[in-house]
This record gives sequence, C-alpha cells and structure tokens, in this order.
Amino acid sequence: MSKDNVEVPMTRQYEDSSLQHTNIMDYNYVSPTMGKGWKCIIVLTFLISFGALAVGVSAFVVNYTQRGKLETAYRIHIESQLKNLSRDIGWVQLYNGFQYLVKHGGSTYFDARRYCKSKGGDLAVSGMQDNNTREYILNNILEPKTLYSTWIGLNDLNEEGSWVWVNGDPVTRENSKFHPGQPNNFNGNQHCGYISKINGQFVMADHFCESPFSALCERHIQYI
Ligand SMILES: [Ca+2]
Repeated sequence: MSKDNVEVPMTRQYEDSSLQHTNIMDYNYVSPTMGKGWKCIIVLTFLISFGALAVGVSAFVVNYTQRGKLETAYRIHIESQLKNLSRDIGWVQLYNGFQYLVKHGGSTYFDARRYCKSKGGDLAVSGMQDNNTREYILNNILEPKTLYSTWIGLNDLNEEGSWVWVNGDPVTRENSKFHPGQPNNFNGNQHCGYISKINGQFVMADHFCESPFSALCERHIQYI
C-alpha cells in the first residue's frame, strides 16, 4: 500500500487504547492543530532571529559610524595642535606684552608681511617705536638670528613720503629712528622700511620693497 492511499483519520480518538499505533502509518500522522503550532513557532523563531540580526547590524553600523566620527574629530584635533605648535616655534616673548620671530633672508616686503601674518602677527611695530625696546630686540633677538637687513612694519606705499606703521600709527620723530638722510626714496622707488647695521649701529631706512631681506615679526602674547 502506498502512502498516498492511506486515509488519514481526522482525530486520534481510539475507543480501545490497544489499537493505538497498530497501523504503522499512524506514526506519520500529524494533527492539523499541532501543524499550525509548529508553523507559528518556526515563524516566531525566524522573526526573533531576524530581529536580533537587525538589531546587531544596526548596533554595528551605529558603532562604526560613531567610531569614524571620533577618529575624524581626533585627527582634526591633532592636526590643529600640530599647526599651532609649528606656528609657535621660534617666538621669543618680551616684557612689553609682545612676542618676536625672525625669518632669515629671502623675503620681499610683501612676502615678509604674509609670513608674519601666517604666524598670527605682522611685521614689527610696537617693539620698533620705543628706543630701549628696539635696542634690546635688535641686539638680543634679531642679531643672533640674522645679519641681513630686515623688514619691519612701516612703509609709504599708499602715499609717497607719508610714512605709516602697519598698525595705522603715523610715523613720527618720536616713534621712529630713521638714519640721518633717510628715508631718501632713492631712485624714486623706495617705499618699505627696514633695519640694518652700519658701523656697529642699527639704522632705520627705506629700501626697494622687492629686496630679499629678513623679516622681524611681532604679535601679542598668545595664551594657549
Ligand atoms: Ca618712498
């Protein structure tokens, strides 16, 4: 007898318990009610497993994203610190509330200003206006670093003969110390101020702005 020809009873109600399992095909009998239950369990198990997997994947994605954000923030922080560090190397702090930095040789007046500004300052002004401070800076900060002529923060670029400090202060006899005969606007083309040393004396004069001089930068004391 083939399995397909077996008539499967709808219930397992036997009057005589001895009849139970007399038909070997009874072992293949599955109650319709029990079948639905198993299906429910299987579906439920699948749903729970799928839910757990979804939660796991979501947690991984969130964790991965947060880790990426932290790594990016950390990298930006480190780069910022390195930039600050490189910007601060070489500055000398003075009692007048300013810091000074010397760039040795090779800069036009305009390059020198750009360099100083990139370091958070400008060509020196305040330290060049007072005689005692100027002498101290030139002897103790500038000369040990460079013997070249050095750009400082004054010019008459806007109006010939009208000299101004780059912070806007007008150049006066009291806040400058031009060498006798300077500024002379030699060849009608000298509009930028510099410091040099002649016969053991530092002198202030004008020169061609494209000359490759050193730079003396100045900025307010930085509190980091
Ligand atoms: Ca001039």
